[in-house]
Order: sequence, then structure tokens, then C-alpha cells
Amino acid sequence: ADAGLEAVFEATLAADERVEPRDWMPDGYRATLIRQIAQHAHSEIIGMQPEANWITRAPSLRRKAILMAKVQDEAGHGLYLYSAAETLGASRDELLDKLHSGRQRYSSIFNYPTLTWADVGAIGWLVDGAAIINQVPLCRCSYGPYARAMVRICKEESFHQRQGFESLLALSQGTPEQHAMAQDAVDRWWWPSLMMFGPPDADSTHSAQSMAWKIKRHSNDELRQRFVDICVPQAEALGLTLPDPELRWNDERGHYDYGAIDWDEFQQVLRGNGPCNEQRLTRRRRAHDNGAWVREAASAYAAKHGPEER
Ligand code: FAQ
Repeated sequence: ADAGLEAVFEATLAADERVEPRDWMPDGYRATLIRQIAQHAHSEIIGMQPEANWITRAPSLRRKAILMAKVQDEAGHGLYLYSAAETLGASRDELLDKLHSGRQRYSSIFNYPTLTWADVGAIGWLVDGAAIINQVPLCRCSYGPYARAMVRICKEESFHQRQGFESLLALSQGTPEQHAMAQDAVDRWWWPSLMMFGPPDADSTHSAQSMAWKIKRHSNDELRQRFVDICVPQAEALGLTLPDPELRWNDERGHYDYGAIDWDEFQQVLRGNGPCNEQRLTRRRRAHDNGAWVREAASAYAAKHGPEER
């Protein structure tokens, strides 16, 4: 690359300014961002499925309205993120094709089933909670369009986390059966939520370079620790226990110690062998195929009227 352009790029990073779509950037920087933003976008739209599973069975009109709004927000997040990826030269068609053919990933967390209504609360509290911890630093990501999309997404995720907590609290303080249902959901979602932050730092292939490029601001383990520290008092407030006998405050470290994560399970899920991988992708492909007529109609309309009328 032209040494002058590279120096401008490095100076932008050093000054903590944003890299914008028309700026020169190294090929690896572009490729890393496309990979991460695409994976993030795919997670948002695949992540609609586990909770949508409960829309028709929400226990009240109020809960149903909240859940529908949340699931629609996730679709919106997917759209902001696909748009951010488009500014790097990756078209939405191409990215969806890579998702559907298994060439790009989505978050491991969405390969677990939602077995009871309490899972909706547990996802809001833990999964959206983990998403916020991971995404707040991404608001300061060096790539402008991604950073700006994150600001809005984080505000919405905060609402999602609060609704999950409130829903779980209602169950926890309800009948003994409802309390047990809430506890069971937390027991099943806790460990997969910790895996959302990615492999341990020693096995994280992309972290060092992504941190040098200021795409990531903290390591996977740092963010995971932050999440654990925040969740322990929240679990107490909920009257629920986290399923980890080794969880205890470490005065020296100023953090909670926690037990060993089952990384074999994580690798299995990444290889496509989680409980719901096949169902999630099958439904996604079907939804895409069912929407073909909308895309065709939109292109036909655009061809007829030209861009100025759109
Ligand atoms: N699942 O070198 P690293 C949400 C892969 S929140 C699957 O550490 P990196 C909100 C990784 O791609 C969820 N794969 O990777 C919501 C790489 O494989 P590759 C989405 C994972 O990128 C709530 C390999 O392991 N959030 O959707 C996972 O530096 C409710 C090595 O890992 C984001 O995507 C995983 N958990 O760090 C929606 C946030 N972890 O590509 C609906 C943005 C790692 O070489 C309902 N992303 N891998 O084949 C990030 O911050 C980063 O990409 C990390 C991973 C931290 C996830």
C-alpha cells in the first residue's frame, strides 16, 4: 500500500478518530470488520427466532406487545448492521448467501431452545445483558458507521435487558411453580451466555489485531468478567441463584471468581452441532425464500420508476 495512505490511517487510529467508508484502509481491517459486522447482523436476525417462538403464547396482552416490539427491534438492528457492512463493499445479498450456506457465523447463543415462557425473561436479562456489555465499547469502534449503529442498538438493548429482568422478577416472586420455572431458565441460559463473549483470550485468534485496530476495545475475558460481576448482585435481587458453585467474591482481584466454562460445548455449537443449529438455519432459509416475491417486486418497481422517485 501507499505509505502515505497507511500513515494517515495509523494517525486516525492514534488520534482516536473514526475511519470512514471513503478513507483508505488496509485490506485486513476491511475484511475483519466485514466478518464481525456480518456475524453480528446475522445474530440479530437469527436471534429473532428463539423469542418469536413465544409471541403467540405470551401470558398477557402487555407481555405480548412488549415481546413483539423487542423482536422487531432485533430485525431493525440487523438492518442497521447490514447497512454498515454495505459501506465496506459487502452487499446484503452476498452476506445473506454466506449465512445461508454456512460460510459465515452467527452467535452460538441462538442455537439453544426456548423451552418455557421464563426463557424469554432469561434471554432479556442474560443474553441482552451480555450483548450490552460487549457492545457499549463497540460504540467507540474505530470504524465510524459501525460505531454509530451501535449507539442506537445499545439504547434499545438496555430496554430489552430491563424488560427481561422485570419479567423474570415477576415470575421469581410468583407461585412456587413460576419461581421454579424462572430458576430453571437461568440454570440453562447462564453458561451459554458466558460463551457469547467468545473463546478465552489465549485462544482468541482475532483479538490482538482487532484491539490494535481499535475495533475491539477489551478482550473477551475482560468483558466476560465484567458481565459476571454485574450479574451476581442482580441474581440476588431477583431471588435466583446462578448455577455455579465456584462463584465467589475474590477480594484480592476485586472480582468474582467463576467456574470452568465447557469450551467443548462451545466448539460443538460452532461446528453446527448445537441443539437448534439446523432448525435455525432451515427456518432462516425458508423465510428468505418466502420473501423472494417482495425483493422481485421492489426491483421491478425500482427499474420502472428510477432511483429519483424512490
Ligand atoms: N458465537 O478470535 P475470536 C445479539 C468465533 S448479541 C459464534 O475471539 P472475535 C443481541 C469467531 O467468529 C450477539 N462464534 O473472534 C440479541 C471466530 O471465528 P472465525 C452478537 C463465535 O471476532 C439479543 C472464532 O470464534 N453480537 O445478537 C463466538 O475477535 C437477543 C475466534 O474468536 C456480536 O456479534 C460466539 N459467541 O471476537 C439479538 C458482537 N465467539 O470468524 C437477538 C460483535 C467467537 O475466525 C435477541 N462481535 N466466535 O471463523 C464481537 O464483539 C466479536 O466478534 C466476538 C468474538 C467478541 C463475538
